[in-house]
Amino acid sequence: MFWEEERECIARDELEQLQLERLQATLYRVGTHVPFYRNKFFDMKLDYESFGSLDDLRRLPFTTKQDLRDNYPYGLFAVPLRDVVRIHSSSGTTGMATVVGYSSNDIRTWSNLVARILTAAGVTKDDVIQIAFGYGLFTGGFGLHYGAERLGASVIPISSGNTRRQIQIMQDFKTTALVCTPSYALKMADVMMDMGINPSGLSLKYGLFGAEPWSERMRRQINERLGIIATDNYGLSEVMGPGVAGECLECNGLHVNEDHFLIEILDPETLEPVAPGEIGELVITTLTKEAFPVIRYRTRDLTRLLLEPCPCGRTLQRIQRITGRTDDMLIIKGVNVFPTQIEAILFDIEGTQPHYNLVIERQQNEDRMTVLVEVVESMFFHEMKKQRQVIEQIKKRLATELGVSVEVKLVEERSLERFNGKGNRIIDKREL
Ligand code: DLL
Repeated sequence: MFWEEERECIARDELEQLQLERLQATLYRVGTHVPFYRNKFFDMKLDYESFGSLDDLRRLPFTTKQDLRDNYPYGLFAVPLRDVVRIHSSSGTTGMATVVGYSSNDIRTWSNLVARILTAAGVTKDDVIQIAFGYGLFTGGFGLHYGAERLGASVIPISSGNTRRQIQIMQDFKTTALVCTPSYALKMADVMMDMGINPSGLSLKYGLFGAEPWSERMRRQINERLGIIATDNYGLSEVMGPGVAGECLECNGLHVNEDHFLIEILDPETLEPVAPGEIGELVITTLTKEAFPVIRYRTRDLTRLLLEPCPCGRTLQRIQRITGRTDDMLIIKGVNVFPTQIEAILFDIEGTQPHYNLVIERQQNEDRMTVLVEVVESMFFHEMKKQRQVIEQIKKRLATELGVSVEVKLVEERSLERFNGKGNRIIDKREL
């Protein structure tokens, strides 16, 4: 068990004092080491040394994903590279990708916070934990891995994919806790059925799911089909990765690790706080990050505060599961994809027209995206071979640059609906 009672059950006034001290230290850190923030503070004539109250947070500038992109790769790092021990990144080419770094203290904090979340979700050092998130530049695999090791659990770093093998290992190694995306958990249940394996004969007890939106309906399905207790956990690479917030066994909202992350819920239009308990955009300021602190990071994720105290005894505030986004980011098989990234690739390919649709479906618990793109008239006079080449070219570039496999269909000129301005080219048919 990894239980930091003095933090997880801290009194609100004590927490606020701790947050204020940590905020002051963070502002000093970015104000002296990160030109982006130094210049912003200077332009705003902001004397961060005069910060006396958490309410002063409202005076601070926001940070957006675009700011990370503009400072690609290391522009927002607050320590020299020699003090960075780990780098993670989102997919995308230069101009689209975001890069984050961790000092050795950051890795320690990250491991502790993930260990906290694992503990809250029922996992102990006696568990055998199968981590079916991708290991690599994505924060999911390594983040959960280090947290599980910190807890002292037995970790199976299987990574994502090869579902039959996952199930075989789960059976042979007597996995007790599964970590992956919620849709992949359901896919595993499907494949178990195909393999004639009854989940009740496995040792599984807990499932920790995150990295994509899901629903109470999906939770019920997972619990019933796998015979486990499924909890939700949330995080984002810009802020740390997994470990920002997670559910306890009450399964009713995610406790935010507020001693490390200061949260605000804002109206995405006015950027003013919503009334307590109302839905708004989650904005996060890191309080202890050394290598990559962020001030008022606009997550674009929609949620609300749950105001009732949690029966588990933790006083760290809970947020409701993420209910949507304020931008057009899609999460396809756990991979974040922006339509503009797809657009940039399509427009780069000879013979395509600047008109496309993205159709997303969930079939057998797996996401499928089909790109429909208009091509020049002459393409249809060519033999099939040319069309197939174009399709393959698009598929290959999307797979290598974004990390998602897609179906591609070429359609005739002027066959897709036209829009005035920003049209809705995304047809998301998934029902969560
Ligand atoms: O998905 C970090 C993570 C890994 C969290 C593993 C939990 C488990 P990114 O790839 O940067 O980081 O994607 C972050 O994914 O802004 C949300 O839109 C979405 N997201 C993450 N967790 C959840 C969740 C990781 N539990 C983006 N529910 C975030 C809904 C989630 N959406």
